[in-house]
Amino acid sequence: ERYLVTVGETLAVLAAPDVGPLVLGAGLRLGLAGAESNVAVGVSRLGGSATWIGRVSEDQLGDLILRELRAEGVTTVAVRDPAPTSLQLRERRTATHSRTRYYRTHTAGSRLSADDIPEPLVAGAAVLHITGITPALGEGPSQAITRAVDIAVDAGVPVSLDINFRSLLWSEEEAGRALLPLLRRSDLVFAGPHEARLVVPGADEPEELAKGICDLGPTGAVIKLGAEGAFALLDGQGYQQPAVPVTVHDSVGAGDAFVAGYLAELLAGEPPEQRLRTAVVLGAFAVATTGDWEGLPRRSELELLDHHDDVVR
Ligand code: KDG
Repeated sequence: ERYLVTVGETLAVLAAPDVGPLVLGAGLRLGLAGAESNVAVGVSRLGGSATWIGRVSEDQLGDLILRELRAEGVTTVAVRDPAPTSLQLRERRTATHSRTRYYRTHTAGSRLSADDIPEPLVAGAAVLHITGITPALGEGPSQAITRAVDIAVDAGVPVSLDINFRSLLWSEEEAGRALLPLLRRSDLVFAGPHEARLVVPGADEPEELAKGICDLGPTGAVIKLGAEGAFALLDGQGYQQPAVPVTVHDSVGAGDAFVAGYLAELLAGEPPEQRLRTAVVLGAFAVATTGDWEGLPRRSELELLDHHDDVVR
């Protein structure tokens, strides 16, 4: 069976449902996040096979992470660790401005190491998907990603990299330096324009950014443009993909949803146009619903956003 394998950290999220500063007694909704597991869930919901590798705490939140991922049909390969689960606090400071904070040092996920990567599982995959978040978590996670890429490259497994720059974890300079060697060994790279400039300084337009990335080694570069859709350069050919217009509800997770849509169609053997189309549809579902991955569609729902009536009946 053709499967996607991904490596990363899944966190517990404490999200304020109400707008305004945190106050005593305010509600916080418990959720789960993590760019790589978001992608795995998105692929699985579309009928693809996805395996997630990570370190998971022995605490109750670690149990919850495994239970949810498995309920979503994701195969989990988890080393259990006595350190606690990482947290992400999400505060809706105003209706339009959210603030987030990580509590993710000395936690289970951040103790991932190269020895946690099972060679046959990565070598047997149809694609390895990694993000620029994991190498930012520390020496161990960074080595785990390098190990996964070493195995994939040796086995001829294509590597997909989403740059996913997180300014709360490291500086732009550190990220550029650390991600460049990974990018050179990747086949397919996803990035927003700002993220692409970390590795292709001086370029500006999506076309130039994609070309700059492909000049570094990858055969594919997909520039995610949010409400503008995406521009992709795949095997030398350019593709413009408009977005699906939706009302923005919660934009976090849109990039991961986009990647999940693209990779699910890649696994299914679909051509670039179909991959990009499903990518923007998943991105639209992510922004039009609450949470990173909870609102992602099943395959039977992909056409839902084409309906112009609010209620399908
Ligand atoms: O892409 C959404 C992620 O930012 C979120 O799920 C949490 O993985 C996460 C991170 O490290 O920011």
